[in-house]
Amino acid sequence: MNRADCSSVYVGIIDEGIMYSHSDLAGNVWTNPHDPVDGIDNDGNGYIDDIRGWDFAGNDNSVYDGTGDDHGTHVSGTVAAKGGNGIGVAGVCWTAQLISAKFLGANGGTTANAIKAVDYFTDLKTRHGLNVVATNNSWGGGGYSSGLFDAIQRANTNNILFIAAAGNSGLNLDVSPSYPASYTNSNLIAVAAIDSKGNLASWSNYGSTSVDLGAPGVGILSTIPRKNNQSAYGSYSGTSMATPHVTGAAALYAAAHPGSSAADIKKALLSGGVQTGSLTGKTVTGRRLNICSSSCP
Ligand SMILES: [Ca+2]
Ligand SMILES: [Ca+2]
Ligand SMILES: [Ca+2]
Repeated sequence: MNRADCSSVYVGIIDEGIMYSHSDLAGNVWTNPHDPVDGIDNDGNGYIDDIRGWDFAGNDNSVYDGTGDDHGTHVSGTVAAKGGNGIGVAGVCWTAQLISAKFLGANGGTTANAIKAVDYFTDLKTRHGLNVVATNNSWGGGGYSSGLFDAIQRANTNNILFIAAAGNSGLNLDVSPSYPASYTNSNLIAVAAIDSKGNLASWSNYGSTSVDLGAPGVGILSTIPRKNNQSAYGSYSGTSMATPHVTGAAALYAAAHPGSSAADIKKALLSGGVQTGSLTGKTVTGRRLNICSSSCP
């Protein structure tokens, strides 16, 4: 069990929105001190009243728009559902601060908005010094975009990891690239899904040169919204669920090792994993995530 204080670490959730009022997330969702809700873009970042992040899909400041934001809420809980509060679940990093960049709406998302979302976090870090360590990217689709590659590179320049789901098509990404997981930026970590026995999920994408490591992604219980703003929990499967375990681990490592660069964190997560038979030859490391190798007391 790890009780490292993650409260100084910020994580970007590039996904659907987040149910920030969920009883197991409230308190771990960032409030923007630089742009109070007054109809004015006080911080001059181009987004009016982005009090908890921004909805790039709807082009508004409501990052939670109902039960359709279940995927983003589920991913968020795996990163940072509150630990030690006696209810529900605990995320990997119990007090990390979540910031929503909602770019997936009812009709999916666009690469143009994904680029804006990545840059939103880079801007928060460069202009306000916010300790944004990583973005969680449990999504895929669209072909190669030099614009998105460049945005991830800008994040890299500012020591923000881009942690991406390998995808759920059972494909070898070395042969059949899938983006964003297949971008070659050095700050990107691509994540495959394993089950509770360490087996690679049958539907998980893989790749000995393009998928970095495995993490739990089968039957993952986490936070979801229910109608009328009720807090609930649900069990989901996918590389989308594996990815936030790695993002939470990045946050935990950053909390335990202040001042670490993105490269330091990536190296620790990849080299600290446990050799796992199902991932040998299927991932760069042949390892599954092992948080305790680097961050447990
Ligand atoms: Ca603003
Ligand atoms: Ca304002
Ligand atoms: Ca909205």
